[in-house]
Amino acid sequence: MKRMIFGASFLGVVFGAQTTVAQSLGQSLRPVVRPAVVAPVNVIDVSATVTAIDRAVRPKTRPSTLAGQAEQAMQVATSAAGFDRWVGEFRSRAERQGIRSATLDAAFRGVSFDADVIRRDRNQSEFTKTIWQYLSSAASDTRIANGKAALARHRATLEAIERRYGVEKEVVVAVWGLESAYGSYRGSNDIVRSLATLAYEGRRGAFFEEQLFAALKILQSGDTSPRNMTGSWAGAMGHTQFIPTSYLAYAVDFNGDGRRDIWSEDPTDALASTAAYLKRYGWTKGQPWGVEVQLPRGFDYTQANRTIKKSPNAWARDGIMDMNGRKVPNHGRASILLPAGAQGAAFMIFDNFAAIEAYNTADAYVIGVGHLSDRIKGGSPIRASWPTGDRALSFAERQELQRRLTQAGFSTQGIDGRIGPKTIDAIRSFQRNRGLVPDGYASLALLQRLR
Ligand SMILES: [Ca+2]
Repeated sequence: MKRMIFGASFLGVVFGAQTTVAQSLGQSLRPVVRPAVVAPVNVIDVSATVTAIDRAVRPKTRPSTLAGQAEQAMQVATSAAGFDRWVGEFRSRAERQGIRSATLDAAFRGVSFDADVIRRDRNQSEFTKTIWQYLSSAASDTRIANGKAALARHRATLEAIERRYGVEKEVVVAVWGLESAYGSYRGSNDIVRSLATLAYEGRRGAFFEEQLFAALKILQSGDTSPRNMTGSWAGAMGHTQFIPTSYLAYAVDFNGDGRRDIWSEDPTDALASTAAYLKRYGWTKGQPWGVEVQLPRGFDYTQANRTIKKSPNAWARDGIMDMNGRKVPNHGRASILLPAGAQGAAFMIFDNFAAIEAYNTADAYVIGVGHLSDRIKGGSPIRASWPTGDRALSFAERQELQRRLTQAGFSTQGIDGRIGPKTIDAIRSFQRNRGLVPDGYASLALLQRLR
């Protein structure tokens, strides 16, 4: 499984309309959970869904019009009618997958269609954040202070988890901080009800039905009870917001009570599960996720490419140093990442970056977790300035950018609104052709130049 922040582009991350209040409260920034998808570098999928907590980071999907809203309201109303019949059909499919009827009876007792879930799914407004806006919330003073306090409160447990899985406690705490604001916003939706509603509604029915099967397997195993299985409206559960399939694959019983309980107030199992997950995706203890670096004058920006990996020594020979002007220690091969192009911060990223990507593929999320963990550890703020006069491109603008690049002879090989490697390559080609810095950054200025 991979998780992605929805709707983020190379430029930014899309959040839901309800995010603002939550972020001001220092709450979860939780992006979105997704089925396994190989996401291209710098891309955040726009079509997916499953946000942790409503006000967590939210995807965007479609523009809403009054006519569209009326149509949606009607669809929601009529949807309720067929839900019970769908549950009946689903139960047959579930039984064929080995779910016992007693499990199904308990899981679906009193469960009705939840129109609110569909409304939330459809009203993913387009509110796009740039990476610096995202990071200012992800690593706000409040979230850093709360992270230090959470670490102090659970130090013995986190140290035991670190010893067992080899994942630094600050990193586990940072994931916890972004996923649920350290357990404060785990979601109170009935997971069976939410997933059944989304599976029935069908926009991403196959994904949600798979999650519902997984949820039923969890219930059948006795780890929790149906009404105790709560989470986000889109199916992410517990302190670190596991979707059911991830739970089945990675959750652990760390406190030894015989149940993998990620829903309880006690975060032990959830934190250990997150460490187990990161370990499974290749976390190397002692290796940074990334290090902020400075680039030399005349840097060849085509070198800032995830597919180009060199040792820190080799990068140093190219003139790339840490922010104190020293060589970056040899933590293994690394790439150079410019999440906001040549005008923003630059990072030398190591393989641990990819381990966090397994949680959520958005660059902004990975840098958010990594940087928050550094700050909880007492590290410095990011020093470089960001192109704060810039703003994130909307989905329509990203499509327009792709269309115009393609028309100008720099094919993006598709117009999907996602700024993936092919689009980045097309941007670089266009930039080189026009004598611009080839940083591959999908900026508003670039779009305006293409117009
Ligand atoms: Ca347990």
